[in-house]
Amino acid sequence: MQEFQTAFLDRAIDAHALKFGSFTLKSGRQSPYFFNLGLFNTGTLLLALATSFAKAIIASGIKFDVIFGPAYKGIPLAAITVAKLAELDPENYGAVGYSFNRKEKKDHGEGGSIVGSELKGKRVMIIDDVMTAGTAINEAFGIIAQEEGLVVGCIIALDRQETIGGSDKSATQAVSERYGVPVVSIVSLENIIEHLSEKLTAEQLASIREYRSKYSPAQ
Ligand code: OMP
Repeated sequence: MQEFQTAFLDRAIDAHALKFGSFTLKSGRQSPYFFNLGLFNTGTLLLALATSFAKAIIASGIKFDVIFGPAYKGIPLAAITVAKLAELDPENYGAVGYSFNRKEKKDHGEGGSIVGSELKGKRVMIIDDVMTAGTAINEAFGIIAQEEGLVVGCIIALDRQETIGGSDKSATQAVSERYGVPVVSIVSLENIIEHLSEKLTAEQLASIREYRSKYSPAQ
């Protein structure tokens, strides 16, 4: 694992953003862990989060013109990450734009549903918090296609590595194949198990392993 991954997981535990217990997911699944990126809610935590996102993007080598954060949770992620990229590598990322969608269309002032950089004809990187079944990210692909932008990749904080609808692929693999673009994450469930196994109780670890064997693609 890379330093930006272990640093991210340590921060997530400190901020109680990564929790263990019993949680009902959007998909209806009952999960022994939950990641709430909204708890990266101080300036210090946001700086650390931006650094992890920016380093994961730089490591991916994907080239893009605009980073797009779907409303609502993707909005601050796009803003902090584009700023951190410009700080870490101004030559390659200083001119990258950022934008996000409004949930409701505005019919006065500048109008439209996109705020920030225009997407038309641009290479777009989508940024979001967590991918489980890929529902949230699919919506973002639709919005960008409508604006005539070209998605070249997705970056998420956590890849839960779960399969959907009886498929033998994880949602991130399925999204990547469907749209022909890489889906990169700061960390995955596998990284959580690897880095935190010593900090978890035997019971927590057993329920996570059981969950993984039920919902993750065969290793
Ligand atoms: P999908 O749209 O199914 O990929 O689920 C992703 C969304 O689920 C995220 O954008 C969150 O709103 C929520 N979620 C988390 O935030 N953290 C988790 O650990 C799990 C979920 C989830 O409900 O699956």
